[in-house]
Amino acid sequence: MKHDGQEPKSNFGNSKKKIKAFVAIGILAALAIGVSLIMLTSSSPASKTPSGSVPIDSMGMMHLHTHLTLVIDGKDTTVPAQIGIDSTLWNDHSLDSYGMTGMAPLHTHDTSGMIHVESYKVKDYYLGQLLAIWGLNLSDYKQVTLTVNGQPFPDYQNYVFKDGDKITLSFNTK
Ligand SMILES: [Cu+2]
Repeated sequence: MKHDGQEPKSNFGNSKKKIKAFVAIGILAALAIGVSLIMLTSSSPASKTPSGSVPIDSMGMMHLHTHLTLVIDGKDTTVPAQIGIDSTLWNDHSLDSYGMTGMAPLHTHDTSGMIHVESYKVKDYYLGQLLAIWGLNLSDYKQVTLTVNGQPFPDYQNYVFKDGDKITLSFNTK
């Protein structure tokens, strides 16, 4: 027991060095935690997404673009502007709560064929949902086909929009 009591004394000469060492270690640890926090924060948008490949914009919204080419009766046909924005091209409202005020989460701005997916929630969006919003019912038409990046896609309604995809929807009215 006496021996234990003497130990602090014998170490006393080193204690300032020890304190300095502890302070140095503490600063290093704080830096390490800080750096890892910054890395975690900057990588968090990607880690929120299920697949890791869904783009998130600066407002925290899922935001991706797919290009649609529309071919009717063998002719390239203009995709309307303002799908999901103009009331005549905004027929189905079941997804509205996922989009910004004044537009469905699936919409077009111009006639370039660019489909915008802009959603508060990360989820799959289908071509069938865009057609419902648009008010384009293809069940009356013949030979409805879809290609995705040049490859045939058998079930056009169930195509899930992906950033950068180029899709071509073709059908015949007679
Ligand atoms: Cu957009």
